Amino acid sequence: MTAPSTAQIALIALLRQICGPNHVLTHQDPATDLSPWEQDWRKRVKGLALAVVRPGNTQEVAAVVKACAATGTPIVPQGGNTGLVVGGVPDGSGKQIVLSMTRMNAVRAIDKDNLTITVDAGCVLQNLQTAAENAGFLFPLSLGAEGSCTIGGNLGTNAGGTQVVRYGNTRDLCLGLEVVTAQGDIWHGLSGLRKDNTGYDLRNLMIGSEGTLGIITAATLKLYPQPAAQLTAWAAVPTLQAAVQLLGLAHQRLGPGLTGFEVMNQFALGLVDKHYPQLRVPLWQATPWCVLLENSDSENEQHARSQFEALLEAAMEQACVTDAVVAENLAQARGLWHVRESITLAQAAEGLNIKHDISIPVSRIPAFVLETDALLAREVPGVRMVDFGHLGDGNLHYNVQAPEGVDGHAFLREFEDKVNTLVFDQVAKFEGSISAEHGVGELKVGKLPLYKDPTALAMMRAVKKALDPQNLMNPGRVLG
Ligand code: FAD
Ligand code: 2HG
Ligand code: ZN
Repeated sequence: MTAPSTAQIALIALLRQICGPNHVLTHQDPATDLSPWEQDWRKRVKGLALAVVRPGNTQEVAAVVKACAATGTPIVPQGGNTGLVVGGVPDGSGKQIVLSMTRMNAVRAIDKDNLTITVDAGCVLQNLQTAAENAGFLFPLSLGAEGSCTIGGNLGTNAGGTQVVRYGNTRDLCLGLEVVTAQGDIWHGLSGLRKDNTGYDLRNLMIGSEGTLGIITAATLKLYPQPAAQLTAWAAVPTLQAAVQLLGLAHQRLGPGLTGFEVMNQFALGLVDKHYPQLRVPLWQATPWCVLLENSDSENEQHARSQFEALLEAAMEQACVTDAVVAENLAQARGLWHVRESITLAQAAEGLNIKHDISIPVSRIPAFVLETDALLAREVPGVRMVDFGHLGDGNLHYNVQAPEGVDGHAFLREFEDKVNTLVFDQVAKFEGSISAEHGVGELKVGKLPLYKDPTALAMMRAVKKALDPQNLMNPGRVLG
């Protein structure tokens, strides 16, 4: 590690004046470990930060950005650091600062009549859900990392999660943003308006930009009424095609009550069973696929239950479900969701892996999986497929685990690019997207130009150049 230059030392002193001495951490501070901010969640990359800067309010963020702009210092915004595509950690140069947003975690306001909540960007998603619930509302964004991810990171990646089939992605839940631009100016866009046609949609430009266009410091988000009842079912299905058939039936019979539709293959559930033996994984041993369904009802639990029972009966008559359980109570429902949400951790416990967060039109997913599984088995014998995801949204986590007994590092070194090319070529053939909900980050930056429409890419580059001409906002991510 090289010692900081005189200019860098002066910058760090200025950042300490702005944020307070305790909120700028460097490798030169005795007994300070920066690895929680430098290491990505999947342990794919360990960067080296010039400093970790933890501003306490929007004015401090603006002042930090101005100081960095004046010295040409790149900034990597970071929330909970749960991103899966290496987007929120610094590179290895030692020249970038990590702008950690977690001190900015306040709920600023709730407007019950307007059905909106305004929060700081560093607010942890679970705390935001709880604040909404305490006010008698639902904030429906829900994902496995909700205990540590932040709403700023959710907006930065346009996260999806398990309720998209009913409520949409993070983008669909956001009405207004406050943003610090690459020049250090503050855009006061915290509007709670549901209609505003006054020009370009800057809010939606920022959402999903993964910190490459500016820093989101706060957001105004939609609230929904809490459902009167929420029921969860777990069904064994014989094929992915049967799961798609069940999805069609669920749409028909539950209408807007269908709030979750997740699919999981046997190997994925087997990993949960292996690494979390204390969890009870239902039905998995006797079926290649399981489906987790959620019915949120605006009337009452009895109504939701009879709807579910009728749906599952019809599905069994049509042979698209072979067995099913409906959770008897909230604890059982939570248990089923916990199994589903444990797949990512179980896969990590099994070893390094190659993730593909892809979307394909729902109708074509079964053919995609059949064909791509066969190609992979031919090209990389022994690979183990961890297939699961948000089938209701056409979003599959088509993840590839090294063959049994093969070291993950060695497998990635030899096969990662080959496997990615094979899978992404298939995604293109089936008219899908190579990133459904996790973003591009650094991991997919080399692949984007191969699969994204060239005109769209040129427009993205023009936007980046116009808003961040010095290329200081999370450089090397999304656009390389
Ligand atoms: P970080 O990881 O800190 O950052 C992610 C990106 O956003 C980076 O590019 C960063 O620079 C940028 N960013 C962060 N904060 C800001 C800000 N304030 N302004 C501008 N840019 C910012 N994703 C899904 O979509 N659906 C899932 O179901 C899902 N499940 C997950 C389950 C697990 C167990 C894990 C570990 C991750 C999961 N993720 C999922 C991935 C991840 O994208 C989300 O956890 C979340 O959106 C990231 O939020 P974060 O605060 O951790 O962001
Ligand atoms: C999920 O749906 C997340 O659980 C993580 O998006 C997916 O681990 C993955 O590949
Ligand atoms: Zn997901």
